[in-house]
Amino acid sequence: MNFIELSEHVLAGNVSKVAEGTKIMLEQGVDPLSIINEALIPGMNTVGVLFKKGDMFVPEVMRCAKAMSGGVALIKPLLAEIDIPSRGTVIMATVKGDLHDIGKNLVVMMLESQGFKVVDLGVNITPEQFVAGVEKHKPQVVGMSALLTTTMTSMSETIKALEKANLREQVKIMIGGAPVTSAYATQIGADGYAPDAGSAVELCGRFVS
Ligand code: B1M
Repeated sequence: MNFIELSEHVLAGNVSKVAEGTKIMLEQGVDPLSIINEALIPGMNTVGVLFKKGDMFVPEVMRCAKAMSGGVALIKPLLAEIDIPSRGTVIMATVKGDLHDIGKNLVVMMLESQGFKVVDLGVNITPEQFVAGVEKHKPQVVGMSALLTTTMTSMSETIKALEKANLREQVKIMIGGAPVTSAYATQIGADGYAPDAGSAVELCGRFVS
């Protein structure tokens, strides 16, 4: 099993082959993060290209997503095994109206593997739910993910809701997701943008240092 073969199993939406391939690569001693970055994510990226062209449809995409998540689930416990003292608390969620969670889950996993305590509020999270989450968990960082141009605006609404609740100054706000940019972060008054999971960890590290 190699990266290309595993990536092709993701593209084929073959849940059992992705799980089997991931296990084989782990047994071969391949670095767990490389399996995600060199096989699982590239497979899903190709799915995105085909979906956009109309060569793949929602049920197939969901199957590919399920296959990819199965592989990630096998890797996650290995990353969690690294015992590092907590570097701070991060609330993460996908914003209102948006159900995409694969990227958000990867960011959560990477943050946890790097010593952050992460409270994952889930998907389709309203500004009011973010506010309640900040009140309850008192995080240093709030992370918002959006994959749709139509849901990006919810990030701005959430920041306004945090301001209204007098919580804005207590947290750093990180945003990410395929349509999001650094310019958009500046425009809506977020503290930073991360293009991928690794950058999200670096940004949170800067926020809490
Ligand atoms: Co959706 N979808 N989808 N989809 N989907 C996109 C996003 C789309 C670009 C596809 C396309 O047309 N090419 C398009 C959006 C167009 C737009 O708005 N510009 C789209 C659409 C239109 C839709 C629907 C409207 C389709 C429909 O029903 N007609 C619908 C919307 C549902 C909703 O949310 N309300 C929909 C549904 C779905 C599925 C349910 C089928 C499925 C989601 C399954 C799931 O997440 N559980 C799905 C998928 C899988 C995709 C694509 C193919 C792949 C997304 C993905 O998981 N990528 C996607 C095409 C694409 O992005 N190329 C597409 C892999 C993942 C690892 O990358 O999420 O970018 P990503 O995360 C990265 C970075 O962005 C970053 O780190 C991650 C890891 O490196 N990151 C952060 C993400 N969040 C971060 C937060 C941070 C920091 C970094 O800090 C807080």
